[in-house]
Amino acid sequence: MGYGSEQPTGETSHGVYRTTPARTGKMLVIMFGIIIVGGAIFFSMWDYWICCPAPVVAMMAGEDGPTESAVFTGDILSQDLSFIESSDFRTLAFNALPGESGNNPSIQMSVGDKVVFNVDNAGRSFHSFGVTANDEGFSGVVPGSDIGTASNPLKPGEGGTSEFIAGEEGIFYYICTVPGHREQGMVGQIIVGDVSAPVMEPKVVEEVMEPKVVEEVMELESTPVEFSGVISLPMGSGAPGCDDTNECYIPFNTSVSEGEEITWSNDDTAPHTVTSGPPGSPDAIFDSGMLMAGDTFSVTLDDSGEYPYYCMVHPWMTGIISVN
Ligand SMILES: [Cu+2]
Repeated sequence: MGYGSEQPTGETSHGVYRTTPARTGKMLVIMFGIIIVGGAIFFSMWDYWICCPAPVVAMMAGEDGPTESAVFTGDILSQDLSFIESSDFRTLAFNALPGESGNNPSIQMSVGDKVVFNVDNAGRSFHSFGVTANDEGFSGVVPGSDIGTASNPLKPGEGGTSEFIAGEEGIFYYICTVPGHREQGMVGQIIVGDVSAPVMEPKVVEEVMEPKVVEEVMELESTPVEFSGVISLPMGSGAPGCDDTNECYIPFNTSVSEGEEITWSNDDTAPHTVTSGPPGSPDAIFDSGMLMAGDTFSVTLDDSGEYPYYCMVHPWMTGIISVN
């Protein structure tokens, strides 16, 4: 039976369409043209595609966070920033301490410009980075400008990059987003457009601690108190001041027996650590890692002796374990 005889219409030789090499070539040219033009449009908008997280991500980043995405249209600036600390950890800053040149450098940019931050933690404490429009506090961090978070900060020696695109005129602030660190001096201005920047009060190293008083307090409070269930990291220990009375860990000096389990409880709202060693010099005997609000940490020490410890986030917080 022949092929053609099955066609119900009776057509026998025109059922299969054929093309010519010339027509195939033309089709390929049109297809490649579409791909090239479409690709050019797509990649020319690359900065737009990658500039900002999806709106839902931006919404989750903070209740008062910006919801509009800024579009990069201008120049790219680069800014190196290092987290640094005074030796007593009371004064914090970027690049240089207050009064020294290069302290918390101001950044001037135009609407649509992008600043790329190269940030490193040159301190001995924990820090994290972000840009906010809020003139106080640590919230409202612009999505994409953040490096680390208060609960997952940069450890000493760590670093990262981020970027900020100025979507509108005004004053923005780059800050350490660890609660309290901005207030201790880790903040600089980003001046966008032709606006007059408010004069930032230079962070003053206010109280020069009288060493004699501190010694007295230390003597007074450092009599070991027998461990009774839990050592508290009290509310408010994330701000300097609790060290004036040795009340950053309560009790300040805790005595335990060899092999007795010791437990700490973070009763503050801020994250803290319980890290053995003198402030800024962890000795790796014990380390809680980040303790969130309400978290506890336990350790057992088998050798008698005095074990100083501190908080990596707030190195003015110190305590002592005396093992008998
Ligand atoms: Cu910090």
